[in-house]
Amino acid sequence: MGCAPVSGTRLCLVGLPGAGKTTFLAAFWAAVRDSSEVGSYKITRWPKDARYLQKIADEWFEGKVVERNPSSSMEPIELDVQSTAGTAFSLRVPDLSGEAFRDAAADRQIDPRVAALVAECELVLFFLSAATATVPISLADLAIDDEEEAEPDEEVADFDPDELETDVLNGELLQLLPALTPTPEAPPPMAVIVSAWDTVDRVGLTPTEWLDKEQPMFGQLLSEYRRNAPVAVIGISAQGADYDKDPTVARKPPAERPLVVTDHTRSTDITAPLAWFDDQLRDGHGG
Ligand SMILES: Nc1nc2c(ncn2[C@@H]2O[C@H](COP(=O)(O)OP(=O)(O)O)[C@@H](O)[C@H]2O)c(=O)[nH]1
Ligand SMILES: [Mg+2]
Repeated sequence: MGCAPVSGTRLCLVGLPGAGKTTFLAAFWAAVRDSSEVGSYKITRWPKDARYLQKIADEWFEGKVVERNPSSSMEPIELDVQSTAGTAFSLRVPDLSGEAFRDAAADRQIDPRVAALVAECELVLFFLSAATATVPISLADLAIDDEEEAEPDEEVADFDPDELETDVLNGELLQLLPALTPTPEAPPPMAVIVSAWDTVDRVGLTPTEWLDKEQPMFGQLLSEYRRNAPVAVIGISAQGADYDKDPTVARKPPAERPLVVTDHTRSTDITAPLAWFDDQLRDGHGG
């Protein structure tokens, strides 16, 4: 677009397959291309190839589930974003690699290309989905309620990463991250995005409360991470709803569609995690 590349604070999206990364990016892109500004942010450098972003934003706009990108695509999406307050971010989305993160979590072996991207990042957006969150059966049994009886024959085989519970996998992934950075003792600030928040909003818990209750191991490990770096937990429905339950959501303008819930606020501003990072940078953390 003719803009000089801005070297902003590097921000990386991580999360298992199905964690909601692509949908978030689609909603963000749809909002920003619609009005050139979303929240108080604007794009200062377009990615080299915006076709993929345009495609997922089109799908999102029409109220369709965004298409999975093949795990073979390692090319990270990079775009620069600047806030009206002046902070520049360089978003890097290794949006390939839910699978790479899952393999990393299951085997503690991380693809070197993914490791390199994570190593460079100064801020982390860690995605996990409220819609598909699971805990080990033994823990689930303790908190059983009438509607959700555990099926005894749903007992899982231990070594298939597809079958491991998200609480365990996300816990492993969270524990791996600091070691990939140059300063494991001071890892990057992290915003945990609980995606598909529409599926649990009704329950009435804050995102932090939800995490502690529904993903207890992860919640515990997150409090350990928090000792060394600033952490926020944000519930985001990038779709605004489950399309099957509420297809009318696609009639809303892009900037009004998402649901974004922090422990204290509710809005439709999908840039809330960036605003939080802005605050951290101003407070002198993470860079
Ligand atoms: N109900 C609901 N489902 C969502 C939302 N965001 C994503 N999903 C669903 O979660 C699944 C995985 O999302 P995706 O963005 O592809 O995850 P990724 O693998 O991390 O990129 C898809 O079936 C989406 O439709 C949301 O805001 N609400
Ligand atoms: Mg994806």
